[in-house]
Amino acid sequence: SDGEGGASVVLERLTQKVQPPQMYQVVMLNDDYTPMEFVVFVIQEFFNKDRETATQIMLKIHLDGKGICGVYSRDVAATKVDQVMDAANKAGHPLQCVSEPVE
Ligand code: NFA
Repeated sequence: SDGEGGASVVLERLTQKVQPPQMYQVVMLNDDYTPMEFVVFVIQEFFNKDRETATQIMLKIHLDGKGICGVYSRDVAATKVDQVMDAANKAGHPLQCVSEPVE
């Protein structure tokens, strides 16, 4: 017996590599109104960064127009976007955040 998967798993191992899951980067966008301190807080809170790293990411977004806060599986990235958008909306800030597949 081949065990679980049978002949197909043998063929797969002989003929192809199993592809890793597609990863998604969570990109935050600059705007003219969201306070820098709020952005630093959000990056620390939802992307598990220390204050220094969060500040560097915030400044990159501020200067370049956008920046990557983290890279995750599709469902985790979607949850991060929801958490950021909820926090921004509740605080009355226009901060925007999207997820996009890594090339
Ligand atoms: N540009 C905003 C400001 O000057 C700060 C900001 C940084 C907003 C990163 C959004 C993202 N207050």
